Amino acid sequence: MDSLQMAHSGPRKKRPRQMGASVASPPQDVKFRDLVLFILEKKMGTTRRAFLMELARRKGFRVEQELSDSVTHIVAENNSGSDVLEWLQVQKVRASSQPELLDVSWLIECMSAGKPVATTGQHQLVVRRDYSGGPNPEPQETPPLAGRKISPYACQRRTTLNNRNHIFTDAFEVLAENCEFRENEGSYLAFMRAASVLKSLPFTITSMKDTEGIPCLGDKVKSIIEEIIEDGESSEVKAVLNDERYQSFKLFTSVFGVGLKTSEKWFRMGFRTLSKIRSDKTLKFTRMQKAGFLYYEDLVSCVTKAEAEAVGVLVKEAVWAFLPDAFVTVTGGFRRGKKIGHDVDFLITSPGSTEEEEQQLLSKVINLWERKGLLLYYDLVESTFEKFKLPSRKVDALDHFQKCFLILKLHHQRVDGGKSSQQEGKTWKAIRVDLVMCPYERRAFALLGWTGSRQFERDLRRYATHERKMMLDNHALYDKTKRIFLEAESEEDIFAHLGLDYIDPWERNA
Ligand code: 8GT
Ligand code: MN
Repeated sequence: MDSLQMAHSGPRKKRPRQMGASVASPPQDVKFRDLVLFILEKKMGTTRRAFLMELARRKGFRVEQELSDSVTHIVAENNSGSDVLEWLQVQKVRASSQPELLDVSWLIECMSAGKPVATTGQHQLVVRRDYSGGPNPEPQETPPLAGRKISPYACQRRTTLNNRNHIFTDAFEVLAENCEFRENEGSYLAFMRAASVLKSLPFTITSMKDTEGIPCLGDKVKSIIEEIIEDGESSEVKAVLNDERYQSFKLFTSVFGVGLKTSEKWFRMGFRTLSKIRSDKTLKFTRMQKAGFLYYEDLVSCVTKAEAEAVGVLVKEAVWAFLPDAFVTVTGGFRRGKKIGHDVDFLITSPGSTEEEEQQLLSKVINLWERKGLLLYYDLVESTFEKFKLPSRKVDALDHFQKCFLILKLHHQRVDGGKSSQQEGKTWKAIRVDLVMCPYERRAFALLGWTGSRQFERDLRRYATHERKMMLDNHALYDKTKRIFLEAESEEDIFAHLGLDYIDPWERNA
């Protein structure tokens, strides 16, 4: 046994882990004696429950394996308050005092804070007002928001991937996309904001009464919500999904390198399928579009988390070959905890390198992959970054860092050791990768900007401008009143400068 293994097995023997054990943590480990937690397994699963129990106990919480009358807080995932009450009813043991019914987001906040955090309306599970079977037989009159004000800015809301209003947000995203295709920016934003605010709700909308007090829901949006509540679908969404222009734009823009202008042109020319476009002899394609068609099947099938991690290893290997002190951080959707994505985004920054070394890194990395036969496409965009440039006024402005849009060849072997079944013959998959290189002192701004979601970013900038008289973009934060740039070492610093509560990446899925 080598020393590394010794080091691992040592402490484990002394202090056995409590994973799945049927007793609570020994009392000497409990730091927070006022709380007794119980985590509901239903819809969460055994493994995740065991993991969360273990984690909470390590942080000094008392967590019971079985439900008992001492339990003060019941934590559940993907369950409504009514679901939990129903479950409680069929248990032989009752929680005698009324325990708080909380969403797992509360526990996760406690874990990152290392102590119990206040339970707010965001965490409390909602009991349907018509629910009358629970231990509390009086009809619940409290509206779902229970007096809590929801901010119109996504950067003041916590939006996890646990979207309880898919039926509505999917509809609004289709309508928004249709507006985007028709270049109707106003309506696009209105639908996107509506979808975004609904994603942050800790309950599912089941009646129009539930929409009271929710910002960003205009009359048009409300009438669609009403129709979906009544009929289960929206006639307008149905019409869009059947619309030839929408279908064609959706199809055309699914090709890497094809935007609105090209789609418009092809649509006007009468094209409706990709195969006709592909085989047309008169059309001219950009280098990007050629790659888009060549690797179409791979690129439309989403990138999995396992693939993203394998790409991460590839990127680190290459970057560290030239700048061993560089930080390589996955950004975009994967940093927000998404399980799939359309590409994998990375931010690279190096504390010790000179401007020249920094400037040369991406081309060195590209060269290396080229030599290894892994480079299927690249577009290197040189930096236009200037130290004292004011942040952009535009909410959707592109940034000035050096970056590289790539398609890489990812061998299946690197993902799962070649275990999974794969397409006959082909041993790799084409993956879209974005690399961004930023000066070390700008890393917090770049990280915040590239983590998304797009809606979260838009609202951060809107909030900075309208509520703080500041200008924020991917490079800097400028205080217009004081006429100074505000420096930041971390994302937390930026939130603090803006006077905002910190929102973790997995709560930015707005
Ligand atoms: P995905 O799963 O579709 O990849 O979702 P995503 O990871 O959230 O979207 P993305 O298009 O990959 O962009 C990631 C974040 O980077 C977004 O929040 C976007 O606002 C930000 N971003 C920039 N600059 C640029 C840019 O030049 N191109 C793209 N695609 N995204 C950019 O700040
Ligand atoms: Mn992405």
